[in-house]
Amino acid sequence: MQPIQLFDTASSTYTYLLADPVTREAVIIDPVEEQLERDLQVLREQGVSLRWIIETHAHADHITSAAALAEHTGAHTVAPQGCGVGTAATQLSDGQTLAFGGESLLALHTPGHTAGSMSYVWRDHVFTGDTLLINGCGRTDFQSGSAEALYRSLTEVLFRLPDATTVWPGHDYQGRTRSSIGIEKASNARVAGRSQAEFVAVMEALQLPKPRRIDEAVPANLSSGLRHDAGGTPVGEVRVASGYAGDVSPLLAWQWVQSGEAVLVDVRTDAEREWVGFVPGATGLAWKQWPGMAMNPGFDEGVVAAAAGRKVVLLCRSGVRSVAAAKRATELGLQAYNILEGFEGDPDQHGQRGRKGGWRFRGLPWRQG
Ligand SMILES: N[C@@H](CCC(=O)N[C@@H](CS)C(=O)NCC(=O)O)C(=O)O
Ligand SMILES: [Fe+2]
Repeated sequence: MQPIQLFDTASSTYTYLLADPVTREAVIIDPVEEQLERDLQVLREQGVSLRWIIETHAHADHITSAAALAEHTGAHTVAPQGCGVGTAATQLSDGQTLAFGGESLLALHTPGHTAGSMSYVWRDHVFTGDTLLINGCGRTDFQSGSAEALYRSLTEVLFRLPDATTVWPGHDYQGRTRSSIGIEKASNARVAGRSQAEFVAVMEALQLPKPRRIDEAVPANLSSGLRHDAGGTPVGEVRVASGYAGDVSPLLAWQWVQSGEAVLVDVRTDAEREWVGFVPGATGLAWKQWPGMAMNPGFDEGVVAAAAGRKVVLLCRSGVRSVAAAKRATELGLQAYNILEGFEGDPDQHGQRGRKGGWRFRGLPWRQG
């Protein structure tokens, strides 16, 4: 059984998919925002059902697709407890295991690149994030990095795994795909044969340029990649989007609905609406891609009938499924808009769990039951 290794060229990031061959339950490690469609496609092709979406750390160079993947697949988000990813459903501690089917993934706290960084052991494989790279290691010059801690994580945690363990890194900038603990212990240019003081000197001398996207990536990754942009979008404007007519604020969407210009299609499930609240007059057409990633029965006919020649504005819980639904409605020839942030969005509760209902909060119409 081998992990499936996927690559994002722009950030040289590796994403990994592991599946239990019997139950087809799977985990994904370090998915990248720009690769969401590819990853959903791979999940469908592999016929697996995603159970856990796991981060090795809060990345500085790219944005995770964790929140979006969770919304598409129903999987749970997981992050190391020391990484400050407040939105992750499970906060992992050292030594904790995650089960998927009959398989299990072991979390090892390996601080140094960041204070919370973790590596994950599965069978005779280790996913090292940016702790151990091939013939290298993660930098330690920002985000709570520590060369002393990294030295201990490398020599006292990772290098104590069996030599035959396959090393799957979080990045490689030279096209290499895997290594082994034995090889890295013997020949890793930064750490092999060095004392802690020598390693610290090597790390201090690196002088690497700051990652291009750090200022945007770190805050987004602290909320699993969710960004609540509606707060910054002028209420009356349509924001240009790719694959559908555009993004609109809840207020503009509601103005269109009231004037008869648009019809509102709520793509949350019945259970979500019953639990959180209904939008009066909205057409309910659940956008579901799980279990089994079945495509949305009834959506195509339903949305065309509801539109009856008008614009369609699509609403979900947090503004992820509504984008997928807006793209599908566009393919069907409709003028379809995504409502930013969804039903629960609330820019004042940025990225926190237990958000107030955005529609309630904004004084937009809704009703319970
Ligand atoms: N050039 C890349 C930055 C690459 C980078 O700094 N990568 C981090 C991982 S997030 C690292 O630890 N690199 C180690 C190294 O290059 O030795 C960018 O602008 O995003
Ligand atoms: Fe990193």
